[in-house]
Amino acid sequence: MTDPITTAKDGSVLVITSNNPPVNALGAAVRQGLAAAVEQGLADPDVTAMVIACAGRTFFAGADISEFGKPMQEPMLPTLVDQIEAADKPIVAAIHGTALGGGCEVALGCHYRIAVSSAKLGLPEVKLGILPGAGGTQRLPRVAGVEVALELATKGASIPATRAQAAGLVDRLAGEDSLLADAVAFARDVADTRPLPRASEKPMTVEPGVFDTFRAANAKRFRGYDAPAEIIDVIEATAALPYVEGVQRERQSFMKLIMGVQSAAQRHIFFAERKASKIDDVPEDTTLRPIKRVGVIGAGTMGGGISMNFLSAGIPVTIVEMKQEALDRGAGVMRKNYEASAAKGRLKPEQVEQAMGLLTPTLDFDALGECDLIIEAVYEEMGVKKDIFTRLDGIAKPGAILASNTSYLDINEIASVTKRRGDVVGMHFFSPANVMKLLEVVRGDATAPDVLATVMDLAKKIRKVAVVAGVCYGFIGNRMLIPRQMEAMKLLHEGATPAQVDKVHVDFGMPMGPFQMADLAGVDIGWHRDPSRIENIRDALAAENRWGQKTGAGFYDYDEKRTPSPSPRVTEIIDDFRAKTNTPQHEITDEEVVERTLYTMVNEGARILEEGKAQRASDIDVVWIYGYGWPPYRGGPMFWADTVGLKTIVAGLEKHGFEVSKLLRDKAEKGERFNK
Ligand code: 3H9
Repeated sequence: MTDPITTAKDGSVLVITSNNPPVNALGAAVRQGLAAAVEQGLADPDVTAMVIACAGRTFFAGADISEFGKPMQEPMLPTLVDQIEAADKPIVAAIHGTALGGGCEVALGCHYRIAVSSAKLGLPEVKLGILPGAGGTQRLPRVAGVEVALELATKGASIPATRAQAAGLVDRLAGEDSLLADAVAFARDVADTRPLPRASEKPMTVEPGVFDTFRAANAKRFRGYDAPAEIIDVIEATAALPYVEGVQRERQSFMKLIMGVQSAAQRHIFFAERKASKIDDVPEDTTLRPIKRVGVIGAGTMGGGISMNFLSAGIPVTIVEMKQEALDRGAGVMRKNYEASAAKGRLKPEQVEQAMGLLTPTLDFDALGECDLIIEAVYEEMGVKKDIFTRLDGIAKPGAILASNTSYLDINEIASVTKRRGDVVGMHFFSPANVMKLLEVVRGDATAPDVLATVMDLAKKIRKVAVVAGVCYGFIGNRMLIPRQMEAMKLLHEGATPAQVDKVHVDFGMPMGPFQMADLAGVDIGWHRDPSRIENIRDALAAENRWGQKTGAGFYDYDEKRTPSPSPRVTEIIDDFRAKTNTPQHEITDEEVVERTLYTMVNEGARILEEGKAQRASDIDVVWIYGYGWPPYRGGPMFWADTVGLKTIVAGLEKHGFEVSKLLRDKAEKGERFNK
């Protein structure tokens, strides 16, 4: 392996360059090289200042996450950053791309920081369930203030260089194409400055009440997570301490978090998300089909949301509806959504116009003939979908990708009506489609490899996390939802209340429980619409117009602000149903709720794997994290099952008489895990 660190003299300035693709992670070789290069600069009497820069697409994007959990090689990152800061010649960090985590900490150890304005800086460690462990909790609040430090370190978001400059984290902005030259000039300017500005020597200034205010303002967001609370505690506890003591406390907390299950889960998701984009039998260098214009059929909630993804990415969209009113309504909703984002400051007003300017609403189905990808987003009925695909087959240009947004139906059957089955694929977006990050890419038996590769690539462009699923009822996510919802309903029959079942799920970390979800989605979904036919509690609710939030009543009663409260009428309906069906009652414990609603999901996930409908267990985890709000700190259902222990899962399933998937049973017997 070639040495990732090189040095070169520009007059009296030593330029230290890291070249460790893809993201200049601070692995052992980089740390060793940097330490040696700084030594070299200090030892050389001709060197008066140094610049630390990175080649390739970015400044150091952090510690090398793949080294975590393995024995670490010297020098450790905190030691290296201290060494940089202690140097008695000025060191300038020259930042482009993303200076993240350990990368930002290296920059903070440097005496000066210069950045191109497109650069971003941040401390995303919290997203990996840890905290900045190379002095970040100590230097950032000293340099940029406690509030900025809390914001960056607990939320993991990065800030643009311009904002970083305003906060004092960046000293100078460089020309976009002249970073190195500007950094060297900066180094020359400050070569004689003494004393050198050292972040660790500054005091931390704390406004009274800042920590409690921050905790209270973010309580909901941080619920369930260990790392954000720990970060706030560390900064608060060390604010009045000297740096050396503060950094010791940082170290203790770092070690505690990194050994914990939450961090293991969140690191698992980091790599799982990236692995999900790879399809085992589709080479990475597959030639992609060009996608210059996208067609969307249906301007309802789904079609509109789907269109917005492409418009926001600068890809023109032709949207087709059957009636002018529906078309106008759809376009109106999209505009309103964009304007709402602009009002919140997330978009500039001109970006709203730019996006909407790329939209062509039309009643003319044939206009789809010029599209490279056409996504059907009409209602879930096989007959309707087949009609649409038959028509598409007649008008789409050769090589166009024909996608269905179906959430359950058989892509092979849909494809069978075309003479181009290889061009047909499922693109299952999640509602609201312009917000939710997941995209299930459903691979039909005949879907061509380049179609899959193109859709996976496009998913990245529209900032989705894509996971490949095979054809089966409900694919990965909705298929696993079925046993959960069924068991939740049975639990009601047998003695539980909606609030009890939902609470177990919310306490687990889900955004909502099965009944809250039913109320949000609509209790009437899939209902036969015959009020006299009451076969289950759901039918009974639907018959009384208790369709969920939209009618102000469902499994819960809702006030005008949509705040739920337990419903006496629902209790009566449930009691009535229990009596009529003579269902034996028993006391339902929270443990039983977990075993019957969550273990069953794991069981279904194992079947999906067994049948080859998901490529890997970690793909299933990604689906649940990004599509259904499974708490990232539990790593997804399959990772969570590993932490519970597969033997325990099997025993729990057997206790309630469930048929256990063969794969799950085999793994449990062999003492294996789903995720290595
Ligand atoms: C830390 O710094 C701890 C310290 O405070 C204390 C230590 C004591 N390490 O995302 P991409 C890989 S914790 C190892 O597709 P993009 C990634 O797996 C760290 N590998 O690119 C992928 O591999 P593959 C804090 C890493 O352009 C490839 O690089 N830092 C790391 O869409 C390309 O990645 C972070 O958490 C890493 N740190 O996005 C930043 N980073 O090709 C994490 C990436 O085999 N990284 N890889 O699948 C990111 O957020 C994004 O990668 C970044 C680029 C925005 C940089």
